[in-house]
Amino acid sequence: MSGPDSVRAMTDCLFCKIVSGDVPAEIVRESDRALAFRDINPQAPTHVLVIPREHHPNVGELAAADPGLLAEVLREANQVAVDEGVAGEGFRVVFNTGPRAGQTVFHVHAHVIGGRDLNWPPG
Ligand code: DGP
Repeated sequence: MSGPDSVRAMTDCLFCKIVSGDVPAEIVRESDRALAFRDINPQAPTHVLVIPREHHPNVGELAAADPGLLAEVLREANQVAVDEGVAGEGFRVVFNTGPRAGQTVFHVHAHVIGGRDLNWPPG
């Protein structure tokens, strides 16, 4: 995202403030273009959010705007699972997309969830 929208996003968006360091977070991985930090309200022993540093509202818009950056987010999500020791036993990567799916922060984020049995279908 560029231009006036990106300026507004950076001033209003909670996860942009985590990227800039204005809001603290427990960061577990950093790359040039992505950041991984622990969810403030963990739903499992491992619950980490992976975001692009650049503001994109949701996974569909990120895929359309910059598929390489989406691939980077997914690589980082997998590496979080490896680092947390849950890659072998199984984990889930979830992009809640839109209000009806429970998206509450409109800066795209992958939830990396693991460390317990995960039910299907999700609630
Ligand atoms: P979603 O509902 O998919 O938009 O997920 C947003 C997640 O963000 C939710 O699981 C809680 C987490 N979250 C909200 N505020 C903060 C915060 O200030 N810090 C951190 N680390 N996580 C947050």
